[in-house]
Amino acid sequence: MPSVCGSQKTYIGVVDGVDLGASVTDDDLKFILRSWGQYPVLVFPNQNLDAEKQQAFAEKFGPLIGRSRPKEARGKNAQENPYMMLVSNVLDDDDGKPVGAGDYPLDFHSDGCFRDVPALATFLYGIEVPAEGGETLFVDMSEIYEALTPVTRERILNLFGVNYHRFNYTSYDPRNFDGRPVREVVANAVHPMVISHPVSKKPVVFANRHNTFEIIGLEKAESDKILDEIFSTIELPRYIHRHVWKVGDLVLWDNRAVQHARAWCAPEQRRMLRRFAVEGSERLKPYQQ
Ligand SMILES: O=C(O)CCC(=O)C(=O)O
Ligand SMILES: [Fe+2]
Repeated sequence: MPSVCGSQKTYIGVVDGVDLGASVTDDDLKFILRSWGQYPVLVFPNQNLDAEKQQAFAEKFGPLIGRSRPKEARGKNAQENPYMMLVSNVLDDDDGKPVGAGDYPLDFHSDGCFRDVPALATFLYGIEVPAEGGETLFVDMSEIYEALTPVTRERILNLFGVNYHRFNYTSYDPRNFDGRPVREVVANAVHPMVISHPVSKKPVVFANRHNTFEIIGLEKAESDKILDEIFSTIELPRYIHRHVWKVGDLVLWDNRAVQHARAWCAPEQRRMLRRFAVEGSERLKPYQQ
């Protein structure tokens, strides 16, 4: 019998009693979806998933999202499957090239927010995990909404942010693109600063340090000030859950409800996670009070 129990943070649920590598029954899936409504981050420990089985589980949630990075930036082993990503700092034994991508810390973000319809869910599976560091961090964005000052909450309610695609994290800042208008040259999408979560209907802040660079219609100084207030609230330790990886963990999260980030990991600590993401079905709607 599947069961779910909450952890020290209200938005994390740990599911036991389901073997995701075996056939997941309709009843199991119903249980998982119900649990996911309550806990936007679900952890399934002790799984044994190859790429096909992980992909088959992810596809139960919707159509997979193909990789948006150029092929040469995806790492060696991830190239044959256009949906799979290896999030890894491991170098290939034969040619010393990265097997995947992801050997640097990563700011909080929501996957696919540079698309008109962002990712619904992301599925990360632990193949090799570091003894220390390299945790995945999660923050519940409805908690962040409540944590903002009333003045900021009020100010951002009917505003929209621009979210840029960034695949080359070290070498470009989308605000600085050869003097050309940024929105013409970098993929981006406009979303409400506060969305209504499609299921819970709660107000959720939808702006992140990694992708959101401007609030439309505000002077740059005010836009920067508000974004900075939001991002520094997200980064307060009291709102953060650190997922310490174990081999066999499958972690599934709702990108409309939480943001995630990657903590620093020493290069000699091998880390390899396999990732799929699933599309949402509609544009995000602004929260109406
Ligand atoms: O490496 C991680 O912990 C998170 C990577 C990530 O942002 C993702 O898989 O979407
Ligand atoms: Fe991500």
